Amino acid sequence: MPLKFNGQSEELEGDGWSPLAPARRSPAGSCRSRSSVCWIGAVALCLGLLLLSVILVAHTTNKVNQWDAKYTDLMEQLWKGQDGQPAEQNMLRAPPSNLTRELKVMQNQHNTLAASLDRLQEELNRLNVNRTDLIQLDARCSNMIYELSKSKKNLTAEQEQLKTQFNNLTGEMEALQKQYDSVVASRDQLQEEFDRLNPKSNVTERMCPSSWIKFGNKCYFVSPSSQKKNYANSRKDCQSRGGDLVKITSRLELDFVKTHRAIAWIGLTRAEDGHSWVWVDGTTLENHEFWQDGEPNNADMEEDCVEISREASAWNDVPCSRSFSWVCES
Ligand SMILES: [Ca+2]
Repeated sequence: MPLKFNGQSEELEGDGWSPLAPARRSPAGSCRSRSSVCWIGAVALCLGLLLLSVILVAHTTNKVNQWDAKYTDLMEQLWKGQDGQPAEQNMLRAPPSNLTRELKVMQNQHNTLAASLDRLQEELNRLNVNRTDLIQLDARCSNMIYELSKSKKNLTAEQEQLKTQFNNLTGEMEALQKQYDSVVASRDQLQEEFDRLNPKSNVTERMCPSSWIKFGNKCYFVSPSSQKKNYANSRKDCQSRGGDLVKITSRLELDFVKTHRAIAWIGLTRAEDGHSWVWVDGTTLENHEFWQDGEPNNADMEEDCVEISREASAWNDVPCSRSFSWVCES
């Protein structure tokens, strides 16, 4: 087979090149023969190097595959465990130093969290106890509120009953007072009629109880100077003695009373209309000449009772709650 190589095949064919016949060659043809040999050798060398590279690459690839397989097995053993046990146990059997440190850190964290959990549990227990106490306290408070509400309702009902009874008693007292005043008026009228019909017995038969003072045809009781009472209690004292607070109808009578007490209650109060004045026997005041100058002034809108003053020799309206001496008549 003729060998062609870059246009030199014709020379090769013409020469019928053989290594055993170098002498037949010309100097120029010998040079071309060595160049061909050089080319062939270079090609062979290249092929050899290529082959060697292929072999080395194949060998290296095989080794890499082996190492990769070993690495894969090692990783699988690491994760799965060589003897079928969890990898964590194998790691705990022979833990690396860094894992040991991490394990200690995690153990410390675990201990810290456990301590915190214990404290939280204790706090939770304490709060549960407090919650139980609060629930019991709330129940007691609710019960107390219920009982107090019941008591309030009962007291309100009793208050209404007492108020009704008070109103009834007040009405009865007013009716009795009117009856009493009517009886006293009848008595006085009868006494006057009797005195008119029996003028001789007028002076001798009008007797006053002890501690009473007779003046004209009336008897007067003057309270002890050491005793002071408000208007209502003063009038009660007079009534308990069979009389009532004095009704002054003349200058003579006014002078008689003021000589015995410097200041004393008389039986005159403000009427319900707020303007007129009424005596204890129910009659309306007609003679207004005995008031002090500027009186009655109803100071602070609370002066509904009348006192007599020796210094002023006249009357003055004052609060009924004031305490003075008092003068009764019968
Ligand atoms: Ca006054």
